Amino acid sequence: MPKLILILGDQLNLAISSLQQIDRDVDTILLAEVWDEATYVKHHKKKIALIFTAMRHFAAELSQEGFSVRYVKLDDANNTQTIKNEVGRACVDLASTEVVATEAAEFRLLDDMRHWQQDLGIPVSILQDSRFLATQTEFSEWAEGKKQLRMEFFYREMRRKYHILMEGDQPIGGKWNYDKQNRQSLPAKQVVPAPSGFEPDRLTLSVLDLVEQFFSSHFGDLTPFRFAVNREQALQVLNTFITQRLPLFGDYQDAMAQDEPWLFHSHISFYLNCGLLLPLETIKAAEAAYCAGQAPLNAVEGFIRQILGWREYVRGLYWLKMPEYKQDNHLLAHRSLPEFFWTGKTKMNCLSQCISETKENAYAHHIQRLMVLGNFALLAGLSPDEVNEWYLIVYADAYEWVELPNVSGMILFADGGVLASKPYAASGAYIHKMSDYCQHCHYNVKEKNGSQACPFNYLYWDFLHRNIEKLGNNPRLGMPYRTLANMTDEKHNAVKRDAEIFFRAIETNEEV
Ligand code: FAD
Ligand code: DLZ
Ligand code: SF4
Repeated sequence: MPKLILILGDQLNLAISSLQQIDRDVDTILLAEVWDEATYVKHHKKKIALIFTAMRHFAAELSQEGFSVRYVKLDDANNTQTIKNEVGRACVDLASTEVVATEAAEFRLLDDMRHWQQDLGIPVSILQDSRFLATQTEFSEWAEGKKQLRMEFFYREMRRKYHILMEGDQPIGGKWNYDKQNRQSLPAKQVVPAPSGFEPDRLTLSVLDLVEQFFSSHFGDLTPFRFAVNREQALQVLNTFITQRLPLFGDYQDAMAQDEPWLFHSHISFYLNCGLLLPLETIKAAEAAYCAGQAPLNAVEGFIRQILGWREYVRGLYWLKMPEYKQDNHLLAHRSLPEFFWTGKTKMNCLSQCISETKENAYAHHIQRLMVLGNFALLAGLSPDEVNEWYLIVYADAYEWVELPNVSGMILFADGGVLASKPYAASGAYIHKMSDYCQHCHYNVKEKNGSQACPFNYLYWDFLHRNIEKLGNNPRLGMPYRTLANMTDEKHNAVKRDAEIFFRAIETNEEV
């Protein structure tokens, strides 16, 4: 009885659960490039190119391994342009009697998949996603009955479960978390290693042509395109990170620097999220570097926490809270995204840098996403729907399961504190401390009010004032709210006036 094994564009790994069910002699694997997936938001051109070329390379590898593969290209004449209809068409053509798929990572598509059996009139088995380290059941059991779902405690459970950086039942070094050591800014003389990059091969060049032809109206620069496109190259990115960047990952994890988009980060989220790398192998590689004395504990623990902790935690939270999570807007933020989010044309140098780099690379590191772009979105009261859509569009590692909790939970506090115990709001002083952006800015970070003042400074106080009813009792905001309470009327009025002028300017698309 021939089965059809579906592999989606973010499931590109030989260990994927659907592939474990294959009978090589009779079954066929389906991979399909479809308009529906490429345009449910107008993804960055580099993201579409990455997924399509990684799909084509993976299909070629499967064929070499002796599997029977049906690959549908975007411009194939009979392509129906949806995953469901491509599954249906393949089943008819191949006389398949059953479909086997690994669950889609996004709610939207998994919800659709659950109707395929009925819609297509063929049995459809949906298997658990083997690319993650905590199952949804494990996460819900951990969350059950807890008032607060703090990542730190989930992370400790995961360390115990996988016995990572442990001595018996205690963390190596005696502490679970070395975050306090991981907050240095980048010294001017610090040399940053060049990021890994690969020349596009023939397959990739044909995809770049296709993306140029069909998606030219999408955001972002398509070239230069230097992403890894297969497992071998993705492993090279990981190994180069472990030897060249990991030792300083911790020290400069929160640093930002002018014209330095990559710093000491790993740049592996693209590959983890489409299956070219698996989380446990990246964690084990970092742990091995620590055991061999090649990287310090603060760096290794910090890196592992991102993957074993944050990545698994946000995915667990996503499935626990969807679909309602997407509607959350606790702070009732409704302002539209300013035009400069698409162009980078703003006199605020930190935003201009982060947006221009995003446009060029489909990448920004965590602190840029959180403390510059996210902080601005929070302080300016931008609408969660629009901010979520922007983040889902612009990054090559963006999938809703990871993007939504980071945006609605971590930056916008739209979930009312499920993910974070307080909003990550900060004035220009934070950006000044962690970067050299302010040295190159039209505005003055030391000025608090007036036309030359850094907008983050007055927007910060205006944000706290606007949201006093919702946030005023938050114990972690006690200090700033006490400062606010002691402000003179004159200062209050200056903050209000500057914020109003600023908001009017962005609403009328004046350059700010
Ligand atoms: P590193 O800094 O080297 O970290 C290592 C790995 O840890 C990453 O590759 C990633 O897999 C994981 N990780 C780190 N932080 C997080 C986090 N907060 N949540 C989940 N995983 C994490 N990450 C995505 O993969 N896709 C997204 O769409 C995405 N959107 C984000 C939106 C906002 C507003 C914020 C604040 C963060 C977002 N992140 C997202 C998390 C993080 O910024 C990226 O994972 C990271 O910048 C990727 O670069 P890197 O591989 O060099 O990461
Ligand atoms: C992101 C993406 C894109 C751009 N295109 C495709 C595609 O054409 N075919 C496909 O199977 N998958 C694609 N993907 C990945 C899916 O969007 C992803 O599987 C879902 O968002 C679930 O995570
Ligand atoms: Fe950003 Fe303000 Fe610094 Fe300019 S002065 S770079 S707007 S923080």
